[in-house]
Amino acid sequence: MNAHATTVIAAEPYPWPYNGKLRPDNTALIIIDMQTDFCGKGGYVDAMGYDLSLTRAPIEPIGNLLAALRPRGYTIIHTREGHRPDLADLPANKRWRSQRIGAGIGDPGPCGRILVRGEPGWDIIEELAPLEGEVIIDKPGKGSFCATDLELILRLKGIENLVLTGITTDVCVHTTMREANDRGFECLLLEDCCGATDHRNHLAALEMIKMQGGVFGAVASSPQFLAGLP
Ligand code: C5J
Repeated sequence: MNAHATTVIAAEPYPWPYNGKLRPDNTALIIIDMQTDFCGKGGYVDAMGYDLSLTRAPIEPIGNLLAALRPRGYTIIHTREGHRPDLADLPANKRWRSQRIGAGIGDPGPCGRILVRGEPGWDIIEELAPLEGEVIIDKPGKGSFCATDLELILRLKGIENLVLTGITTDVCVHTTMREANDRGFECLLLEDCCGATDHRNHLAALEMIKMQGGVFGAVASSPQFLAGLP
């Protein structure tokens, strides 16, 4: 590839990335929290009573994205939200709030202890299982940078651009995008590859990215992204 060639994706509110430098060696796909606890029967989101079709909607588009990006050599990163079995990394207020709505983090459920590392519900769903060599980030919080080695890994790999997917749009995906943006990463969120427990929040989260000229980056669909790939 010509090192000086520019490539951009048709995105809103600007063609992404801002500098036209989109290459497999400087761009990572990050797939956030596609775990049974967030989109599977008997998991955390199901226990809270939300409509699972909303958090399952991105499964197929993310699968298509993986099929296109893996052979092209893009860095693939998966995250999992979860806590140590002894719950030493679970803030008391996070536990209390989850118990209030009948889905206590750390409590037993149909998929094992809710959001606890090593339990069946905490694992990434089979359809999007990581391949050998792909990075997996275990995070105790909503953002993928808080209390993890994600930033170190991205810097060592020379990653400048992040393509964000996963669930939920308004919580873990948005928090991660904001954290990444503040660290100077150029971010693109793929709208059909994300989902929220309330569709209005999904739509609002997309709007928040696009305001102020793209305050956190840009938004595109996965077909737009795939059509623009070098
Ligand atoms: C939430 C997440 N919603 N992965 N986690 O608690 O967005």
